[in-house]
Amino acid sequence: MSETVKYETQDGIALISVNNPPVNSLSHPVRSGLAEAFSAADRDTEVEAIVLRCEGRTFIAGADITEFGKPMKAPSLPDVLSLMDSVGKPIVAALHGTALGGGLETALSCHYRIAAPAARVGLPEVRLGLLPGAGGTQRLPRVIGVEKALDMIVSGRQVKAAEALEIGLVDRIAVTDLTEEAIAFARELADSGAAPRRCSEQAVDSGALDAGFFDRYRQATAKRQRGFEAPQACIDAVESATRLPFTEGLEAERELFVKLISSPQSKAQRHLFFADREASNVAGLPKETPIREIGSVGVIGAGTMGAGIAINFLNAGIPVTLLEVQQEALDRGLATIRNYYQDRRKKGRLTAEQADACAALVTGTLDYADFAGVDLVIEAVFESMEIKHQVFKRLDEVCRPGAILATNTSTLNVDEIAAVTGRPEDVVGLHFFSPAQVMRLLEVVRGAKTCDEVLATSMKLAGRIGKVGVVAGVCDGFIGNRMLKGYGREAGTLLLEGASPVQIDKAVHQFGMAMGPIAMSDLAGLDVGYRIRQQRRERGDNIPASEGAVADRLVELGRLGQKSGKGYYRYDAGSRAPIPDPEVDDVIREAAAELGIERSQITDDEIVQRLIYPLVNEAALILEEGIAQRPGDIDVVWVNGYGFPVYRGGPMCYADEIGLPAVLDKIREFQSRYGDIWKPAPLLERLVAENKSFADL
Ligand code: T1G
Repeated sequence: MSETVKYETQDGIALISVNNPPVNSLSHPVRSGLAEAFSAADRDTEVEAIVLRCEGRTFIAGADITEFGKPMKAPSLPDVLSLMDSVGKPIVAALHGTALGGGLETALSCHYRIAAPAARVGLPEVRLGLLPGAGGTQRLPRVIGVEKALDMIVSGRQVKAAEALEIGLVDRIAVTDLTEEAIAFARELADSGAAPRRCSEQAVDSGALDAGFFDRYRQATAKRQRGFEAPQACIDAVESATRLPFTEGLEAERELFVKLISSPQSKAQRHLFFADREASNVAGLPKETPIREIGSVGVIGAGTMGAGIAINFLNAGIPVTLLEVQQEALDRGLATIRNYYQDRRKKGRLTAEQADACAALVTGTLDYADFAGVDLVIEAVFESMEIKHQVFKRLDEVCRPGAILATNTSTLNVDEIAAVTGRPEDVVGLHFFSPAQVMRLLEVVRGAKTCDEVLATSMKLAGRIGKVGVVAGVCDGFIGNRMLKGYGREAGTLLLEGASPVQIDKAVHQFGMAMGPIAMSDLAGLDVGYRIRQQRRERGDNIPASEGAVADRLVELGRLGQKSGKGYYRYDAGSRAPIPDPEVDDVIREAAAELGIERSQITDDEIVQRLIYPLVNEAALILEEGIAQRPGDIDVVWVNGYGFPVYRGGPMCYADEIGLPAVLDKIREFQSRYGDIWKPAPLLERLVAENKSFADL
């Protein structure tokens, strides 16, 4: 056996234990150890039944994703599982932690399954752009039926032990000791002469499915998981299970799996899996940096952002004191929070007790003195440096030593905010994205004086409230919004040059963004950008005449976006559905004429390049300046904060997939047309010159 798979026998029961920390993934040593152990148990005439279990915090959590893209070393997982299928003695799988992917497929190649009460099982391969490639699409429908199998495989969701028992995926739930009860279960089977109950020999129950079932399922899935290839392949594989004998079904599954694993989508989704985890590693931060205890939080500002921020902490069981300057605003904020929990209870997302418990954790105050004992304060007040200074001076006076003072600013300089306090080392930016209780991204903005403890505590806290924390340096717009500038600029220029709002939004939606830039402006409100451009003009910034040329006209016509029932689009009362409006086309044409811009047809490809490549170019500058730690962090920002399509892995992953030479060529072409706003970033030029990609950084 390999050192990761232990084999022992006691009283006629073979006990096979996997020990491959941290999650017992099916690396090559584990696969070969399992093959040896099951062969030995099958040959050993003393052995009457077999138990498969795992050491550590979880049963096998899947194939070893780090081995993907490298030559597969025999035995492959399907080989191991078919060997298990041929074993002539009952095999019991003892499941704890998260039996996922290849782990659940291994458990399905056992004949019986017992689970710890807190165990969860699932086939999350679809989230890696894959499908269960070791028989899961063929065995699972045979155990729990086609529809339940499709739900698990296409959603990739985890199923709790109780539900797994209910649907027949596990036979028993352990009461005290999982291993002991698994051995007792095996002993019972041996004593009763029970034969191996092979999933592969069970029939697929698809009688109730009418002829159109799978096509309807495909259509519904294509809507729910727009643009993803893997969910469709999952459906194809499960459909094969209803049409083909087991062995041929395995072949059909294998064919689909091989196609997916080399696909750009799967590479992108696997990239994000690791980038998501890598983001929490802050370069240069000693592992043993102390973490400050955050037992209570103060939030200043009870508007949409403030209430949303508060909800994140309440959901994590952390008491929140919400501070406003007027009672009416405070009451509104508290009502927003309480209604949120009532709404989640009504939707069955929370039990009544959970909803009440969360809502009870928030209190309101008009008095800064009530922040004297909190461990962390987050301000979400109006984006004005003067107001932020007033707030942070008060916080510096009232908060206890060691309290973390955070700003949710999205545009202002965190160092300038920290400078008005006597404790700049305790000041950090915690930039939430709206709606704050939904968006997973949290930019953790490290000020020049932010100390390691505050940074480490902020990153840990991000995970605790269900966010993905990404460290950003101080600059205008940090990572995401800084990149967004070029994106918004190009959207405005494309309008003037001849692309309609609908064409731009459709091209970008087709690319995979959740929403196009024009519709997004209507959602955010055109007056936001209008006010910023006005402020910049007042302070003498040199803003090109084309920037905001259309948006400013629309604002002056009272078209502020969804909030005023019309912006770039028209909106029927109570609807958010954008309706093209010929009046806006006239405004665009007038603005173009005044600027002497000749309008013409623009291809969808160019629209996508003009919008996405500025992201890549600005990101290269951000990396060079050390504002972001690594390309993967920037991908995590854009996928979790701006709706960049998961199956393209983020702007950096996408640029690598296109090929940096092609991206640079295009940027140079646009530079020749539009000047130095398209000046290629030196890092991009260097990578191309060295024949490297962002992934090499
Ligand atoms: N392979 C390799 N490393 C893995 C891994 C895996 N499958 N899963 C986790 N890790 C690493 C992870 O990178 C991190 O490393 C550490 O373990 C702890 O993970 C044939 C083809 C199991 C729920 O998709 O969902 O089977 O950063 O921080 O929050 O059909 O990990 O410490 O160096 O996430 O407690 C299918 C993926 C694979 C499960 C635990 N399985 N993993 O969450 O810890 S494809 C999955 C998870 C497959 C078959 C197909 C989670 C977790 P480091 P963590 P966690």
